[in-house]
Amino acid sequence: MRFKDEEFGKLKEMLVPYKCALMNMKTRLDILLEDFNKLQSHNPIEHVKERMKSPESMAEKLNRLGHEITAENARQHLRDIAGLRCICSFTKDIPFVTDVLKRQPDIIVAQEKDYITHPKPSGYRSYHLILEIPVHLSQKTALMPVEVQLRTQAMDFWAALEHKVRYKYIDGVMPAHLAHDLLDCAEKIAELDGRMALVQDLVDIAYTHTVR
Ligand code: 0O2
Repeated sequence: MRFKDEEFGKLKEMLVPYKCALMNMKTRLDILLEDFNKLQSHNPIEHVKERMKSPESMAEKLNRLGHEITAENARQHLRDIAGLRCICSFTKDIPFVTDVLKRQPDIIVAQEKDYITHPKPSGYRSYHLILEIPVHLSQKTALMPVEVQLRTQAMDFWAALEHKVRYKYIDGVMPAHLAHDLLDCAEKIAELDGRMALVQDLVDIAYTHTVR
């Protein structure tokens, strides 16, 4: 599954504002990370990873959605061409960072999906946002979509392993025992995230009393 040569040329040109939007959003998250370092004893952002969706992955998704593999269809139907992962320390940091991002006045929230309250059947947990951000080009200002996935380090660890396992199997269908094991790991990880947050809360309380 791939873009034909002519469409690939159009796609390369079309991707420029997406790359700029990704740089812009990454900078905003890096600024927040720096600012939290200064303001708070606990930084809710661990680190930020960025990626542009590969043409192969775009072609596969367009095909899966039943669209012809063209640059125009990628623009119209794919909202995750530019993507960021914001890795947070604790689950409660995720709504906090989400709110700070959503309050930026030139950002438009186009979509929100809460796979933490409602995990996917695979066990996948993350908070997904499609944010539209202005990109000031030489001739025009374009409002570009960027997908931001927010998750804890534990959720990220699980998602990376599950992704690696899934891609080893044709059409991503893994044997039932592996899917079951991964689902079990996802539930244990969610429990662990909860317990770690409790420890952090206790440390915060002890620290507050010591300082006072
Ligand atoms: P990549 O490499 O990140 O681009 P879709 O599932 O794509 O048909 P939708 O609505 O576009 O549907 O997106 P959704 O389900 O909200 O989020 C899709 C992205 O979330 C995926 O991107 C993954 O990054 C991540 N994701 C969703 N479900 C799972 C899962 O069960 N396991 C793992 N490991 N990741 C998941 P892409 O396009 O698959 O890949």
